[in-house]
Parts: sequence; structure tokens; C-alpha cells
Amino acid sequence: MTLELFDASGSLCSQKVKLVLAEKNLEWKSHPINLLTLENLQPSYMRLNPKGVVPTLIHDGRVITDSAAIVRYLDDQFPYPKLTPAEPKLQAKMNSWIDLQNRFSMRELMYGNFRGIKGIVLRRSVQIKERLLPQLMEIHPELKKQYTAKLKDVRQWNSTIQNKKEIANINAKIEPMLGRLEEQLSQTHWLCGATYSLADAVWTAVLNRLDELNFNYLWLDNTRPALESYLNRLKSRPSFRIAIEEDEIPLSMLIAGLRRIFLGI
Ligand SMILES: N[C@@H](CCC(=O)N[C@@H](CS)C(=O)NCC(=O)O)C(=O)O
Repeated sequence: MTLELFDASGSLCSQKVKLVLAEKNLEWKSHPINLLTLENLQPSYMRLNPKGVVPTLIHDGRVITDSAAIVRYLDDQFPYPKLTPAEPKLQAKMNSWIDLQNRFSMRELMYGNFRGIKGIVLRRSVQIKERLLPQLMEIHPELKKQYTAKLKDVRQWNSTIQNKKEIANINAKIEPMLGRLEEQLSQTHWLCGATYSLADAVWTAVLNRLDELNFNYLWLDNTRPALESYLNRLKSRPSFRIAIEEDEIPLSMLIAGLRRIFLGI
């Protein structure tokens, strides 16, 4: 059995998968992708993951893309501990919690809201992607379809994060979403009842990211006590330390990324 994950340090979607791998105590091999040097746009990676995004899982030769599909696949293949409720009603509930965070524009929220050097680096990286993609398309005509779709997506992404009004609209959607979580967590210990599930794993990464982006005033100081205590519980699990706290970008990758972004080399 080999589990290989193409992942990036600090990537929210990679963290969701790493949390589930840690919850299941699985051994896996990392293939680190440097998003700052735009390694995800290189032809070899685009062939593996046509959208040019992380994560990608390879399990015994099978390629699985998309974090939600990967966590479900892992739970199916490695059911100890099972992170999907047995009851169909609860399964549907789990799926709707996973879908809710998937539908939310986390990417735009992050790239639009990070302040300081981190924000500058992230926003510049999207501009560079927009410039690089037409060149890549020309050099690799066999990947034209994939690069064209990526360019369309990147243009949209770039225009949203430059638009303060659009970012404010996205930000305004956080509170109602957290309201739904608070309502649920006032009734149950985890999102789908008494047992921790895949929904809790993916929300760990999302809530932690909202915390990093300083949206924690939406639950701290008794604003949403059930949510606050839920996040504390999620953070005290060993999976949080393994998948998130220890998820630091290696210095050499950071330096290579900063050189690419600021010096173009
Ligand atoms: N729906 C996909 C989204 C993947 C995604 O957007 N990944 C981000 C990192 S969290 C990425 O690779 N961004 C780089 C890019 O789009 O160029 C999933 O959940 O796996």
C-alpha cells in the first residue's frame, strides 16, 4: 500500500486531507508542490491534476483529485476509524456540511484579506499566474484545454481579489455560515452528532484559516460559545498539531518562492 500526496505547505485544501490522514494514523509520502514558484502550473503536474491545484492523492496507481473526493476515498479505503456516520440521515448531513464549506469562496477570501507581506505575496502570485499561463499554453499546445480553463479561472480570481466591494460581499457571508455552525453545535458535540466525522476534519482547516485571518471576533468573547468550544476541541486533537501546526513551508521553498515573485527568477 502506498499513499502519495502532492500537497503544499499552508494550503487549506491540503490541510483537510492531512487532517484525515492523521486522524487515521496513515503513513504517506509527500510530494511538496511550491505554489509560490507556480510549480502547480508545470506541465508534469497539470497532466496529473488538470486544474493545476493541490492536493492530488495517488494510491496504488489511482489518481484522486479534489480534497472532498480524497477524504471520502480515504474513509472508504481505510475505515479504521470510520469517519462517516453509518446512518444515512447523518451521512447526508455530513455531506451537506462538507458541501457548505466547499461552496464558500475561501480562496478569494484568503487572497483578498491577508494583510502585510503575506497578502502582497499571495496577490502578486495570482498576477504572475495570469501572465505566465498564455506562455505555457504556447509552449505546450497539448495542454491548451487545461491551460485555457486555468487562465479563465485565474482571471476571475485576480479580478475578485482586486475588488474591495466583492471581497466585502464575501466577508459578509461568513457570519451567517458561522451562525449555522453555532446552531448545530449548541445541540451536538460534533457536526454530525456524538462522533467526529469527515465534516469536522474539513471544518477544522476552514475555521483555523478564519482564525488566522482575524475573523475570530465572530466567535470569541461569548459571541458564539458553542463554536468557540468546538474549535478548541478540534485544536486539541493530535491531528491538528500534525496537519496544521507542523505545516510550515521549508525555508528553501519560501526563498525560492520570494525570488520568483519579487525578482522573477
Ligand atoms: N476544490 C479543490 C480546490 C483546490 C485548490 O484550490 N487548491 C489551492 C490550494 S488550497 C491551489 O492549488 N491553488 C493554486 C492555484 O489554483 O493556482 C479541492 O478541494 O481540492
